[in-house]
Amino acid sequence: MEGIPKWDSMDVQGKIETAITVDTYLQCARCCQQSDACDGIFYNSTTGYCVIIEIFDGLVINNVSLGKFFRLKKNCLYSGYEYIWQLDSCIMFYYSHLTWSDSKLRCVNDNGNLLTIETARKEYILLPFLMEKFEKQGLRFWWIGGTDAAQEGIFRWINGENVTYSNWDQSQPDDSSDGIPGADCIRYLIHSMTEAAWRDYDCNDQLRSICENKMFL
Ligand SMILES: [Ca+2]
Ligand SMILES: [Ca+2]
Repeated sequence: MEGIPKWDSMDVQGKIETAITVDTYLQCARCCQQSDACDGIFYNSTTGYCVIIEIFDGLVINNVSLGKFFRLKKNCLYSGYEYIWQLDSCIMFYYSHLTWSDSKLRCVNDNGNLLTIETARKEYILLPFLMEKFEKQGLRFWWIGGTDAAQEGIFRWINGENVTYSNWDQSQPDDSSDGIPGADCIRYLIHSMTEAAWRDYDCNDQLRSICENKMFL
């Protein structure tokens, strides 16, 4: 079975990229491996119908009601990281509290980076993980990898990219931390099971944090 990817099956939504007819599930799986746009397949063993599916950027994803869907499964290289297949990325939640800079360093020491949220889709996919931690453990605040420390008012992700997509809370960013002047780091805040937003906050505050990497077994 060498070279054959591991697949999970679950109900998901996606966009149909290509549809062909093949004799076996493995042929269908190999087609997916050969396509950059393939996030998973649908295969109907009765008809041989093989559909290459791409999960595309954006909140609204076309409904695929064809039946069973297979998606590629990867394992994260480093223990503690959790594979999020929709993002093809590994995420780690750190529970001990550190300043933003120390949180950033901790991620790097563990071969990752503080989480960046460049798109609405990424936030949408991550939210259930955060909401679960809020629901079960009451955890509300997380450092993520954005700051305006280099230039006040211009928020950048730690990879140097400008923050273009954002989910700022009402009246944020305000360069203030609960009324105390000075706030250069993005704090992720869970308000409730249905509401979450970003606030700029004092980078010296100690919070839990989220790291990300793309290193797989
Ligand atoms: Ca600021
Ligand atoms: Ca603020």
